[in-house]
Amino acid sequence: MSEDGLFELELVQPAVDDAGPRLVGPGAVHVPGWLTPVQQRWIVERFGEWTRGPVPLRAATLPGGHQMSVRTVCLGWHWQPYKYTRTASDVNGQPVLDLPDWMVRLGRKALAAAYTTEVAADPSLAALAGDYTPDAALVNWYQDGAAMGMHQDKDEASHAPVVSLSIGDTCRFRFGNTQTRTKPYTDVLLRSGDLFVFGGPSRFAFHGIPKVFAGTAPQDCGLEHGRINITMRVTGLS
Ligand code: MD6
Ligand code: FE
Repeated sequence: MSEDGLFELELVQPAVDDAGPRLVGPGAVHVPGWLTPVQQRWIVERFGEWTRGPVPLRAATLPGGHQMSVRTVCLGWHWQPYKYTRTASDVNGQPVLDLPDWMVRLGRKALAAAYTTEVAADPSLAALAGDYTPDAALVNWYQDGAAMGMHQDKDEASHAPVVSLSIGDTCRFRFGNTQTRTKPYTDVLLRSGDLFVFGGPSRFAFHGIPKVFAGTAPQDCGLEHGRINITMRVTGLS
């Protein structure tokens, strides 16, 4: 199937009952079951290609010396704590793969799906979809108890939304507030195929992944175990 055909598919049968966009915070929308199983499997195949290099999956080392439990491969720009670089200077010095055009188109569809006028209420968010042009994607791989602490995504020079896609094991996604890394927060289960868009007043909210539920990946998602998370961003860099 062509890339365009793949992502033009209608969601004939929602993967989750009552699937539809749900507002979790202002500008933060969860769309359960957004990717079809066919789309998930196709993306899992692309993930296999991305991890073959030139830059391999790696667990980033934080400034304090701790290594993250999540491993990451980047497209478009390389991310390292806490900046974007053209080459993976903290891994092997190689340039990262380009961000594919299909992912830009998918990002636009994601914003359109999340920021419907009924859900987002704010028409300025709905208007973002057409021009949305992510130039970096962080592709995270969770295995064997991997988790991600509460953080803000603030290494971008743009306030454009972040689009997040999940494939594989279900996780607990903790969506917090913009002021502190503690309560108040809302926990959301992200399942295989779910979309989460993070923009508007929530763009710089703290968030994290306290737990991935091993062995919960559905049979048809293309992964037997583990979790893939793709976040698309506009870096605002040139
Ligand atoms: C994850 N996601 O889902 C980690 N960041 O594994 C993120 O850190 C994230 O899902 C910004 C916006 C959406 C996200
Ligand atoms: Fe994040």
